[in-house]
Amino acid sequence: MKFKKVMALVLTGAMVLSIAGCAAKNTGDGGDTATPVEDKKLVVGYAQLGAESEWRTACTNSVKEEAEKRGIELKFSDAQQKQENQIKAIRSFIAQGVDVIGVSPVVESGWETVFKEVKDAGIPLVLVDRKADVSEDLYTSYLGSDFVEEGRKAADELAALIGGKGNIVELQGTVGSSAAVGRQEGFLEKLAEKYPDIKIIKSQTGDFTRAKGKEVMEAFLKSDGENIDALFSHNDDMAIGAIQAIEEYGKKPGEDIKIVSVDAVKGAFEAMIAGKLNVTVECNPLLGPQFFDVCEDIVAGKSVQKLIPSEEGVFRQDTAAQDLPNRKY
Ligand code: GZL
Repeated sequence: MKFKKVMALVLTGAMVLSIAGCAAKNTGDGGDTATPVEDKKLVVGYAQLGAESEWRTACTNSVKEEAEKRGIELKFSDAQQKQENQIKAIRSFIAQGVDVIGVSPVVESGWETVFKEVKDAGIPLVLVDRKADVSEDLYTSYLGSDFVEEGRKAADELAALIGGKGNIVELQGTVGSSAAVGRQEGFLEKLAEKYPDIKIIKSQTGDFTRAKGKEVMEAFLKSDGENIDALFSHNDDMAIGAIQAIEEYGKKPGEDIKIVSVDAVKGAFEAMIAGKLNVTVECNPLLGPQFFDVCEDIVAGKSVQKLIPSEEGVFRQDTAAQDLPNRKY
């Protein structure tokens, strides 16, 4: 009887040890240790909208570099400015069971269904840079700029350049994007409030790209070339395209036609140093650190702010040469 009892104890002990051994991660060095939850690699899916501008490239680089620095597994997709590609990427991240999903919505509308799928999958969602027209319970945080304030700043800068009166043209960003909608809203609000003698004689989208910005500015010049005092461009890339069109038309950008744009990318500082651009309103693309702070806080169960604004300034021709060496994007 005693022998049987001893054997039963030995067998039970062996079973317990083998079960524990199965649960432990094989460290590959003959030792087995269970992986503590806090050491699990964070896996983040990021649905970037495209690569349409210097600003977007800087934003993407910031996210990729920060993930690398923090040892975060980043699943990245570039939607080439197509919403359907972003939606496909988000569904793929759900299927892969990532810890957090980030998205820069190319336009504000059309996200309700897929964001509900994310919520139903129990995956936190962070809006990066661009906003979406959805109820606040569908995302954990928005981090990015106050586009309306950027538009207000641009209006004040442009009015100062033309003495508060004149005819202007406007190059809008991507139709329906929160950046374009907000910048136009702030610009028009300020004009209505303070500058009744500034008239917008033409306004059209250049989709945030240099090529389209040049093409649309060519059309503006063809129809109203002798009647344009200034240009408001929703981003520097379109402004740089417009500068080429103005020169080809035979006028001096930054002198005959004053130009105010948004982003403050290096190309804008180079144009200001050349005297071809007058002002750029900063819009910070270096969102990687903030984005992954939010992701890590969410996964750690910490509370996070719903709206995380960026700090931004205004840069003018007179300080462009000394500013450029300090610019990170
Ligand atoms: C603004 C960002 C805009 C930039 C453009 O936060 O969404 O998109 O102003 C970019 O350069 O294309």
